[in-house]
Amino acid sequence: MRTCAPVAEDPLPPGAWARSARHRLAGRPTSGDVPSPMALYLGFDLGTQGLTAIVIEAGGPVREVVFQRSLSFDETFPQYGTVNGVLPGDDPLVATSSPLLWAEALETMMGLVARESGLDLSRLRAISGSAQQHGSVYLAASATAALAGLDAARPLAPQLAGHLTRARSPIWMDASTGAQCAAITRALGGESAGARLTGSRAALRFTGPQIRKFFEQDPAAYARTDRIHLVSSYLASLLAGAHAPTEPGDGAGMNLMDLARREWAPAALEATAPGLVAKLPALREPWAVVGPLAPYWVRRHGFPPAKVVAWSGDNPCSLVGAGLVAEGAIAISLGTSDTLFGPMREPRTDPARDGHAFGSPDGGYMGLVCCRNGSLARERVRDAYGLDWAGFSESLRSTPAGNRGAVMLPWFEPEITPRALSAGVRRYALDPADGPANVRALVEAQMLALALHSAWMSVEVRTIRATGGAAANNAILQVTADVFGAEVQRLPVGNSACLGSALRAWHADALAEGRPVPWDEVVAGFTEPEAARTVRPIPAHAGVYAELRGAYAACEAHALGHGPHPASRLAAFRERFGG
Ligand code: XUL
Repeated sequence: MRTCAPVAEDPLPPGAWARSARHRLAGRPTSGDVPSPMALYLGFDLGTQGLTAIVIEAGGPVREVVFQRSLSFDETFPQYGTVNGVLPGDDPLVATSSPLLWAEALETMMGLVARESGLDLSRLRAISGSAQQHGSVYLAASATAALAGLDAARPLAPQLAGHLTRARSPIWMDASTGAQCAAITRALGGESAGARLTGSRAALRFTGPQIRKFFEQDPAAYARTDRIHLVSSYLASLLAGAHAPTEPGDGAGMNLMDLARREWAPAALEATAPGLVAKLPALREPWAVVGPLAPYWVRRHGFPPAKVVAWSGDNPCSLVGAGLVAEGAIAISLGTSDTLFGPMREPRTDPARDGHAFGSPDGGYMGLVCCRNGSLARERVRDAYGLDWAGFSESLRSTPAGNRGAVMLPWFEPEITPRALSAGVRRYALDPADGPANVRALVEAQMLALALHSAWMSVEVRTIRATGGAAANNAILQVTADVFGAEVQRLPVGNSACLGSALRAWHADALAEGRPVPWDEVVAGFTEPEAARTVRPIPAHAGVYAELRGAYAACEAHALGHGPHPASRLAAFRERFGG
């Protein structure tokens, strides 16, 4: 039974938040066949706009998602005043959210799992989580005792309020650290040297440049800061009641970790802020067990002292939740950010320095490309032309592949890939009044950008696993299939980051108990694509997109000031593929 599939695009349509689901996975016995005393594993995903929890039953013949629930930050916690999960502010380059909101969301969800799942929580063996990457939380020394002594008679968030040295946490959408990135890049000997060391050039949203900015702007608060957590390690700390480590998946998103050695990199620390190493979480393996669930959760919500496993970033967790445990396949996640990622045996880095190399949850590496103008750009175009998602899809269906050479660069917000520091939608041979053409231009640009900027990963793409809210939309995935010339497969569990974190909890528990489970077995039964919902490329469109790719690249180059106006290129395209 599948009750929670988002029906159209993302973020989940109204009402899709706060639903629960029960998945039975094909080809496996179900709990109807086998009376099931099996272990339960809880995974979280704290995204930009909300928090999801999934509980799986695993470790025996039955593999099943037995609970799934999502909460939207804006709708469930309006008192924090977020808009799409971000706190409003004056500077358009700054993007922050509230660490207290995240704590309150975690507690609310733990309460729902305890009271509404109907599950026998005594079977819960381990918990892990995934969180939006790069964001950071700043705690005073007093937080250590506060975490250890959380009072089960009181809600969580107010108990943390006095221990933050920075009320607002910078998040991945922040683009305000240009000066800090430049300084760090200089200190590390240039972008290529920085990328070789840490897996990425100094990037605006990455944690190191954010820390440097905090140090420069408020040195006293920086000095008062005893611990700087990633969103992931902060939330794991709340569960464990003690400072949790980070791991090479999320740690690589800081510009502070030596990617090959999986240790903090002294040169990067020095380039960032004084005394930093003492303030960072420890770096451990992705399967590290942080400790048992703190007494707070046991007493207040009736949980057993299950293992808390190190949390990671949403993209590394998604790799597992999409079943990508060997090199040769990629996933595209169409969420608030659109990302393309895949496992890599070696820590390759992007010569153009737009892509990133992170650690992967299995101890290897992964490559990633991230575009900021994902679901919110799709919503803006949908709304600008007065469409609903059905109308958006119809616009895609009624316009020709290649859009007669009409191109949009959908930089509603400053773009991460390619690096476009100033927001502003650019249109080439595209009439702003033509709704259907603008819808197609948007989706083609999103897919062409992912294709163009992931070439460095050198993965021969035969199949793509699609995840995230927009993976529900056939018309969007048809463009994906056509642009990449590859089959696009859909997964039975839409939130692959959340499923991945539950699977990571299982993997770590089994390992800690001396019964290691190989990764292909961990994902088996949960991540097999749904064959009937595969979207196949239309052969006639291959030539169109091979040609448009070059024309689109010329538009990007022009918009970024590196190339001539692409008018003649687009005219030549129109001549051939005018439709
Ligand atoms: C990845 C990135 C985003 C966030 C979104 O580098 O910045 O995908 O992780 O949650």
